[in-house]
Amino acid sequence: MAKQAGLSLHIPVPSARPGDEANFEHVPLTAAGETRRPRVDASEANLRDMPYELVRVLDDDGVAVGPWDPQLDDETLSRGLEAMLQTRLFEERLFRAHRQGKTSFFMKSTGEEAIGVAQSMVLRPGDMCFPTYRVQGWLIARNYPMTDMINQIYSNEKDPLKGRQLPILYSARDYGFYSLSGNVGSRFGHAVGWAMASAFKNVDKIALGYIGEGTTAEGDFHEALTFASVYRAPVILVITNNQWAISTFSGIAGADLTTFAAKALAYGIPGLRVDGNDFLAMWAVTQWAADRARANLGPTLIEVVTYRAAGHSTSDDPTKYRPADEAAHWPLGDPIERLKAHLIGRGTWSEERHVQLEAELSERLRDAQREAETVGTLGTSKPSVREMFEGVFKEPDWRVIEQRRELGI
Ligand SMILES: Cc1ncc(C[n+]2csc(CCOP(=O)(O)OP(=O)(O)O)c2C)c(N)n1
Repeated sequence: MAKQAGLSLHIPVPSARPGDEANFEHVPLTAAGETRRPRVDASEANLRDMPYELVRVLDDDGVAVGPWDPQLDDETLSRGLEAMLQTRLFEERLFRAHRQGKTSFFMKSTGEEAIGVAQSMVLRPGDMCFPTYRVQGWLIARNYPMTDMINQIYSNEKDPLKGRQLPILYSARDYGFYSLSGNVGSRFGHAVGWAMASAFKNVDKIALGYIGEGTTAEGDFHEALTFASVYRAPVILVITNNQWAISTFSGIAGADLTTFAAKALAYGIPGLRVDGNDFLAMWAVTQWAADRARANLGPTLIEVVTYRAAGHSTSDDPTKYRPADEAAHWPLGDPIERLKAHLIGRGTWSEERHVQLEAELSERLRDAQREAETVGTLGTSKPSVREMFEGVFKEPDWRVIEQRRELGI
């Protein structure tokens, strides 16, 4: 027998590194309007082509085309545009605040604003999202006070979470925003458990869980899918595939082998793939999955195809691991520019009104920041040490009582 060559380990490599020409040929795309829209009550067996398609509504000219067009009115569309723009301005300003030493940490969702904003608008009060750190648009779309967000980022005396959480790890139950966890993936199963409880109690509330594509490599992802599918939990499971997990490209989580939406097939649940930079497509697939969940037909896995245009966080420098101009080559464009072009095409928006809106939103933001800064920024104002002992245990444990006595507070 001929001697076999030794084995070699396959290690995926990204399509481009710093200095190379950006290349997204490996991302499968479908033209706008081409993907079919199955009935909400279609059987899973009749949905198995969906994970390989891409739901898109806005074409290259900003016109809404095809069966997924959610037919939204002008007012809803402009609210969406405003919330996305406010999110971007908020993040630019707070990123600068980090560079000015006013907070210890910050993260942006540049290019991904349509996700949190559209989904926040589709879900109802009483539903619950289990967020990642890249969907602050959810809160902004629901008019959560920006001053409270900034107080949390500054960890000042009015921080609603009393300094217990890292900046941007918000918690706002009344806004359908479950406490954010820095341990990526840990909330995916919680979303499923919350949804199972909702079904068990026979109410009509549904859950939505977010996870990054990099984090699908964790066991938490698969455990959550097992429970969601077995118990037909009324949950929307969203993978935000923004191509990068800090400096690790999506191929390390399996993107070179199949789509992330296709992971649904092995669990016997529907998997949809959507253009995450298309507000209308985001709206439409979320509505489809929400209707399905509310009809007691169980979970849907949605892969949101998008691109993380900024660094991972204030601690990251993406020019070290990807071409500096990669964002400009992303084939699905910028979500704000695309919705703006759509509204202009409908005759209900203009460049002048956009500039005016941006000025108004910046002013609102400046006021909110000023208000937070009168309380204090990082280190100039802190929640009282006493807070450490409060709001944690219903009945304080003897150790807590003793430690508190030792501190004399
Ligand atoms: C359990 C756990 N492991 C590792 C980390 C460190 N970490 C923080 S964010 C991140 C990358 C996550 O990437 P992805 O899931 O693709 O989401 P994205 O940041 O791209 O939105 C890692 C590894 C963490 N916070 N928690």
